[in-house]
Parts: sequence; C-alpha cells; structure tokens
Amino acid sequence: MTEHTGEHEHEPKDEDQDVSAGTSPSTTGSDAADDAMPTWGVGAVSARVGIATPTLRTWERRYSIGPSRRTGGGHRRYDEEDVSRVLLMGRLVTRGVPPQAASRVALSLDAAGLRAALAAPDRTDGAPVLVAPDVRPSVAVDTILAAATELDASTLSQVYARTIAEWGVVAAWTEVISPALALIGDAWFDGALGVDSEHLATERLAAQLHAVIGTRRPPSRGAPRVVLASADGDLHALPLLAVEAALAVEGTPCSSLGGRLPAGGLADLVRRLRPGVVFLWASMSRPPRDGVWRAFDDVTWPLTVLVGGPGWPTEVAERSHEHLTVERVDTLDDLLRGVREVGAG
Ligand code: B12
Repeated sequence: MTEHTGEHEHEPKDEDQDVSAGTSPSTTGSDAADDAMPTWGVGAVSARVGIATPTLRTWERRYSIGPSRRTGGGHRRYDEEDVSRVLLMGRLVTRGVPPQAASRVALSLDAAGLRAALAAPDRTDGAPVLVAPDVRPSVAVDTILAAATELDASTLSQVYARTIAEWGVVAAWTEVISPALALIGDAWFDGALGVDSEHLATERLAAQLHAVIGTRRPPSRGAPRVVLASADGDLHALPLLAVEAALAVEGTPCSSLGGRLPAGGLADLVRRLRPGVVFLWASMSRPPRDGVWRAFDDVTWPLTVLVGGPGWPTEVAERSHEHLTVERVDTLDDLLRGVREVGAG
C-alpha cells in the first residue's frame, strides 16, 4: 500500500523524521507512563505501514489522523493506537471510502475498536468490525458508508439497530439512514462503490426495519385506512419500510405493497379497500403521462394521496378532484403529520 487518494503533497520535513532505525520504536521520555510506551516518528510509521510520508502529513493536517504524543523536547510521535488508526484509515481509503468519512470512522474508535477492526479479515466473517462505542449521527452516517464499502454486514446491522433504538425510527431515518443512503447512491453513481455494497446496505436495513414492524405492528381491525406503495416501475421501497415502521411505532395500521406496484393493481386495491390515505413513493422520475393517476379517477369517497420522493413532478396538486386531495410531502415527519391529519389511525 503506497498510494492514497492522490494527496501526496510536498511539505517541509519536520523533526519527526529523526527515527534512524526505520521501523524501530523509540520511547518518548516525557513522563513516567510514556517511558514504557514505544512511539514512532512519521518516517518510521511510513516505513512500517507502507504509506508515503506526505500522505501521512496530509492526513494529520486535514483529518487529524496523526501523532497524539510529544517527546520531552516537543517532537510529535505516533503511539501504537495512532498507528492503528493510520492503518484503518489506509484500509478504508484504499477500498474507496472518502478520506473525510474514513477519518471520522477511524477517530470514533478507541484502542479496542481499532484492534477489532484491524483483526477482521478483508471481507466480513460475521463479526462486526467498525462499530464505535458511541454512535453520533455524523459518525453513524460515515460508518454505514464505510461498512457498505467493506461489505461488512454485521456492522451495517448494528449501526442501523443502534441508531433506531437510540433515536427512534423518524430521527434515525432522517438524520442518519437517509443521508447515508444518499451517499451510497452517489458513491455507486461515481463508481466508488459496487452495486453489491448497495444491495447489502439495503438488505441489512430492510431486515432492521422489518424487525421494528414485526415487534410493533398494531393488531389489524378490518381493512387499514392507510396504503403505502412505490409507483409503477419504481423498485425503490426503503422509504415505505421507514414509513411502515414509524406508523407501527405510532400504533397506526397500514397496508404496504412494496416496490413497483403495477398501476392496475393499485387501481384494484383502491377500489376494494377504499382507503383514506394512499402514500406513493417515487425515486425515479415519473413519465409525463403517468398511468398511476388513473387509479384515482373514480374515487367517490374522501381520499388523500400523499406523494413523496424526488421522482414526482412539482404540480401534483393539480391531480386533485372533488373527492381526491393530492399533496406532496418532503420528509418522513411531514408524511406522518399528513396521515394524522386525515385521522387514518
Ligand atoms: C437503495 C437504492 C437502490 C436499491 C433499491 C432497493 C429497495 N428495495 O428499495 C436497488 C439496488 C434495487 C436500486 C435500483 C436502482 N436504482 Co437506486 N438507489 C438506491 C439508493 C441508494 C437509496 C434509495 C432510497 O431509499 N432513497 C430514499 C432517500 C434516502 O433518498 P432521497 O429520495 O434522495 O431523499 C430525499 C427526499 O426524498 C427526502 N426523503 C428522504 N426520506 C424520505 C421519506 C419520506 C417518507 C419522504 C416523504 C421524504 C423523504 O429527503 C431526502 C433529501 O431531500 C438511491 C440513492 C438516493 N439518493 O435515493 C439510489 C438511486 C435512487 N437509484 C438510482 C438508480 C439509477 C437505480 C437503477 C436505475 C440502477 C440500475 N441501473 O439498475 C435501479 C432502478 C430500478 C427501478 N426500476 O426502480 C439513482 C436514481 C437517479 C435518477 N433519479 O434517475 C439513485 C438516486 C442513485 C444515484 N445517485 O444515481 N437502487
């Protein structure tokens, strides 16, 4: 491992280059505890981990991945934990995790966490690798991206489970999961991450949301008044699971039909169930003459259709008629508010 992210900037050498013996550690001599602690200068670390010195300096300057100790003379030194952090950073960056995200993940881990992460094999063996002791939203987002890149299924499950348990479905989705999915989508688009990673991140998330739904689903009393589906042709269905889980926690029953519901199927369902609210998701742009709307032509009872996702045109309200109200919702919270307003519980 010698090249990293093209960040080989040439900066003046400093006193840390003083380790003459290559990979040999020195002791800091600054206090009693440090005496027993071997430390390294940047040159020695570079030789030891196979990452160029200018890269190490850039990581220190830009991402605070660097030496945490000083000798009695004030020279900066890497201790064993610092070196582990550099190694993990290098591994994540080599796999395609953006340096900023990789650094936040590496910085979030303590010595034990770093040891566990570095002991893990290249691909997951079922053991979680990257989970930090405390999962702040920004770290959780980066950890999801890193774990997806690493194909680390266990860490994905753990981070999803912990963020949902800690902040609840709505905040976990809005603050962590949705931004992480957007990053994963962008990384996939840029070619930095494979479709395998995208699928794994999706599968693990779906499993966690299903677990919430399974344990919190309210008992059904007749046909649910709330129906969820992704529009005809649109496979993206994770937001439906988030909605279903959030509604389950609120005690609101719903019927979720998942992704790519054919327009004819939606029309049949609407006719038979006569729901009060239909939520339609679309990640992909809807076609100009969208057959989905035909499902609501013959509605003769009060029905609110809420649409969410970037695929919908802005002017959806024009689809409203005497019995039908069509509105766009921009967040999971908006949607839940809309469902409550219709009194669909
Ligand atoms: C997971 C995923 C998949 C999974 C879906 C699995 C599943 N069961 O859902 C798989 C791998 C199958 C997949 C397939 C495809 N995908 Co895809 N996918 C994604 C990914 C990473 C997340 C989707 C998601 O859940 N988004 C929901 C939230 C997280 O994202 P958002 O809509 O941008 O969120 C904004 C708002 O909608 C709102 N919001 C967020 N959450 C919620 C919730 C509610 C209730 C509301 C109201 C609002 C709201 O807040 C956000 C900020 O404004 C996105 C990336 C992305 N940014 O969405 C790509 C993405 C949607 N996919 C994309 C593409 C191109 C595809 C494919 C065509 C790829 C292919 N060539 O096969 C196919 C589509 C097949 C089809 N016919 O639908 C593109 C779409 C680009 C476009 N607009 O045309 C994206 C954007 C990736 C990218 N950056 O290019 N995908």
